[in-house]
Amino acid sequence: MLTLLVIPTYNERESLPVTLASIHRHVPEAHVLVVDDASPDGTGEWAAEQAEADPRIHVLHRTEKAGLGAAYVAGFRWALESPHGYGIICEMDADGSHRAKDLPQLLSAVEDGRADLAIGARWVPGGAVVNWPRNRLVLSRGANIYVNVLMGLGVHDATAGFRAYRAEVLRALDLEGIESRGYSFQVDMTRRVRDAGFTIVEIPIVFVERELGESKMSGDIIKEAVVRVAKWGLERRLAQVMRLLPGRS
Ligand SMILES: Nc1nc2c(ncn2[C@@H]2O[C@H](COP(=O)(O)OP(=O)(O)OP(=O)(O)O)[C@@H](O)[C@H]2O)c(=O)[nH]1
Ligand SMILES: [Mg+2]
Repeated sequence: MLTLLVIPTYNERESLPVTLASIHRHVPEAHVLVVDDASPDGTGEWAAEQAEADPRIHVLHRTEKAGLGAAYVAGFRWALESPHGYGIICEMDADGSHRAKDLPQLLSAVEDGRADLAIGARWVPGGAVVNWPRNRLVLSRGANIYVNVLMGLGVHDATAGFRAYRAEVLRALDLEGIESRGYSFQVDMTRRVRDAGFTIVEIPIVFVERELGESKMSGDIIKEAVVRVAKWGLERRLAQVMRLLPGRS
């Protein structure tokens, strides 16, 4: 199965070269799509130069910074329309937090039929986070507890951004209906995959804090996630209550 790794970038000129080299060391045959939101630091131009020289590398240039979610939706659409016929489509950060050495395990979970979506998870036995300050640990653990209390997704790391999707899964979802821009995009995708009846498997990974460049995490991204998760949780509870009303089955 030919694999495409979709990598959204905003000002990752320092990290991206290291990430691409590592990917092709561990999974030489995989293709990469860099989805760049007109990074002022020249990430998009650098990626375009690589694409000229290497047929495994592709770039999607977008005109403005519109958030991780929008970049992924555009990347997924590109992947599904591509003549390469990718069988597995992955999400991966450019900043070195997701180790390419964990990719073969994620891919084989989809390839051997165990998973329709394999999530590289931190908060499962064998998973770990390296070099995160306490406030980030608390935020990520807290976010996952919050998601599970409100939405009952039954996934330990629903905000994780290191994932492998069977291409049919993305084809089956209404990608255009996704409004989430930041972190909530990951929760939204998890919810949609589960509701469509696909199998989700979590593979333990080691997540490493970025060493180069700057984080794009912001208060607005956290606020968006808090509000959207509450809304999805309420919708789910309401649907359950409606099913219990007399005359409905
Ligand atoms: N195209 C695009 N990529 C983005 C945008 N925001 C973040 N990214 C990329 O998404 C990936 C994850 O973003 P990070 O800044 O590492 O954010 P994070 O991983 O949530 O936060 P940290 O853990 O602090 O690094 C990186 O590859 C970013 O370059 C955006 O608006 N557009
Ligand atoms: Mg990061």
